[in-house]
Amino acid sequence: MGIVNVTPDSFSDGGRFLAHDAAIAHGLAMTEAGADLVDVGGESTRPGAAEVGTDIEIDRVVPVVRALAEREVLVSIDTSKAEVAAAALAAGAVVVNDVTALGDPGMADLVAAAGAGVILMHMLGSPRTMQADPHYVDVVAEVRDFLVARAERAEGAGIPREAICIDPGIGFGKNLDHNLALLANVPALAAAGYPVVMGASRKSWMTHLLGDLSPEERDPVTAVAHALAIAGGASMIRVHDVVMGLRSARTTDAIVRSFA
Ligand code: PMM
Repeated sequence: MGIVNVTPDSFSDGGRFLAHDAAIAHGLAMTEAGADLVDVGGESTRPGAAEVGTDIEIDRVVPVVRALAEREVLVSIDTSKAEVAAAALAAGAVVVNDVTALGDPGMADLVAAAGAGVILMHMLGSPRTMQADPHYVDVVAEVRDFLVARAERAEGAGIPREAICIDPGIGFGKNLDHNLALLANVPALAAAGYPVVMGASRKSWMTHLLGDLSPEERDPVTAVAHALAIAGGASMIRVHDVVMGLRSARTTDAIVRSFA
């Protein structure tokens, strides 16, 4: 799953147009490079990030989703707002990637009615507050139980089980130890019976472990973390560098699952 963030610096028409064009080109390049799914998002969920209004988010993502879908790219919409998801599904997205795991009361029915897939991600708190001082008694069990409860809610709303993925939400209300525990315990998450998505790409836990690293320097670290996650049973990885992600996934598959 390749990441396309449409978060333009300028709100002038020119800036928007450039941002859309660049995002579409990036999504197409990722598909060429072998991404199975392109994840389009219009709201930053980085720690401390402010919320973006619905209209602005729709304005950012819909032209990109439509252009990619028209070129037969499978698109997931990275949003927690049902209104944004509805606009993106109408524009051709086939999966909703929801970092609040159906936090919006309208989301489950919408996904079910559209016949779309859903990725349910765990987050403690909200992006503004999540990294303040996260606490768990047993992070793996708590994240798994939360995700299973949300997956059951999704099934209850009519989303078929095979259309539901779960994601422990690396970096979303987790300190370094929490992130490492979740990366190390993918088998416990996979045992819940839903495909596991892992999104460790370029996240700041790497700098807490290894010191300052540029985004590109984080890519090999991402590849190691994702390879171990795949070895533990993860089904999908969410990455910035698709070429490196695909190589590490295929190598891991060849070694631990005997297929490349
Ligand atoms: N991480 C980010 C955004 N969306 N979605 C899922 N399912 N899993 C993630 O780990 C995830 C996500 C934030 O990362 P970015 O700023 O690099 O997009």
